[in-house]
Amino acid sequence: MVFVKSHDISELNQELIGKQVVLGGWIEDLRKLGKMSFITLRDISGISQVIVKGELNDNLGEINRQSVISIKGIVQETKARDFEFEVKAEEIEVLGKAIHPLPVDPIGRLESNIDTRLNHRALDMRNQKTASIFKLRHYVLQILRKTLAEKKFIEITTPKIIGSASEGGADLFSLEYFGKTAYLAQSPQLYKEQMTIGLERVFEISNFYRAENSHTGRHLTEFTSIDIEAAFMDYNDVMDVLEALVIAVYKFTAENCKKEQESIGHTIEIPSAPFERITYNQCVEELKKAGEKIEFGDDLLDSHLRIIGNNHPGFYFLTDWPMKLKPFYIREKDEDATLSRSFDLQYGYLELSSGGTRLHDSELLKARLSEQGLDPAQFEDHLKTFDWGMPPHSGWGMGLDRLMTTLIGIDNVREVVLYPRDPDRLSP
Ligand code: AMO
Repeated sequence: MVFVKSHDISELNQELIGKQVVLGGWIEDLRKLGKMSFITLRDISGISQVIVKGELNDNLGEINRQSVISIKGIVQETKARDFEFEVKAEEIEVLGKAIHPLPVDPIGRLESNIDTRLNHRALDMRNQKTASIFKLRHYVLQILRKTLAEKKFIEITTPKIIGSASEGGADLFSLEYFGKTAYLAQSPQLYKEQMTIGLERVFEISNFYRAENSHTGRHLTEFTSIDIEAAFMDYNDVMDVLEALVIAVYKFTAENCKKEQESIGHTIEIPSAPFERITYNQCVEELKKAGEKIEFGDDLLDSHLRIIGNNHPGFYFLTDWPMKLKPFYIREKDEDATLSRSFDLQYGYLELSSGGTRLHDSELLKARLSEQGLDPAQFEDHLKTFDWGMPPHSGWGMGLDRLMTTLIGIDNVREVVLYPRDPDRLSP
């Protein structure tokens, strides 16, 4: 059995003409024309035409499309429009048979709905549009790590099985843990804050869990979060970091991922910086002007964010939220204690990230926990670290899946997650 490739398809070049190669991939198309057959062979790097003649063609038999084969053959020039080179086959081996018909058509000639594609995700990955989305996600992760490392952030991995709520609130999954109750982490909030004690600047890119019974294009029960926490930074400084990261992601993919943009049918436009910074109070004024009944202290509903998003398309920061709308760890403004040093990064109506400057005094934190109906005793392990020389710090969390939807111009996070988890989907 020959299954070690000598080359990827994209490595075929002028110098290989007349030479023998071994290619491996799957059959995207197979046409039998009497004494000859034409195979369109695809691998991760590209497509090539394979010509099968003579005895090899007579003995070819039935091979279904999408089967995996290896081809030993000679590289030659081609007259076919869609290919640069072709390979005249000398040996063909079927390494993995595909059934016919397949549950989804990976060529995309027959469109399948998203549920059917997600139920057969591995096969959907042979669809070039889907593969391009996940290649882009890979490049985005690379550029995020590179940019954060350049800014002196150290990558950490915090536990996902925890003994008490990281964020407070009700959206926690619980599980039985050797006779105790454990929870799946909603975010790395407490751990990332603690790590500023010794590492100053940290980041994490991991999956987190929210037991939210939401059925929208932007909520999942398991999502990937990019989190940072930085000592000696204020919320304005971490907003600058966030803006630079978003620009780096857009710039890198816009300039280096042309093939992927073409497959997806979307051109990535680099947003202009700086992003607009609008305060919560300005938003309330805008909404009042638009005829909405809203007062200081009210949360911004989806309908409100649609109005604000229409007024401010693209990326913008929504800053200085009322303290009462923010989690216990967010710090107030010096000049007005009803306002917080906090922000959300928005893309139109869509919330991509939230963050802020943190409280770093354990007594104030305890008071805030109680104010919010949380039991400080549950947070003892966290609170004690604030007496060990805690630096002032700020940070944010951003949903990677949501960021990806803005990058490729679609409005369902399920398209950019391999095996999405939502209230209705727990498998495959
Ligand atoms: P927050 O709860 O706002 O903040 O979450 C931060 C970002 O994570 C993404 N996100 C989600 N994405 C998909 N499905 C979900 N169910 C989901 N929930 C959240 C969003 C959101 O903006 N600890 C704070 C961050 C911080 O202050 O550092 C936090 O978790 O894009």
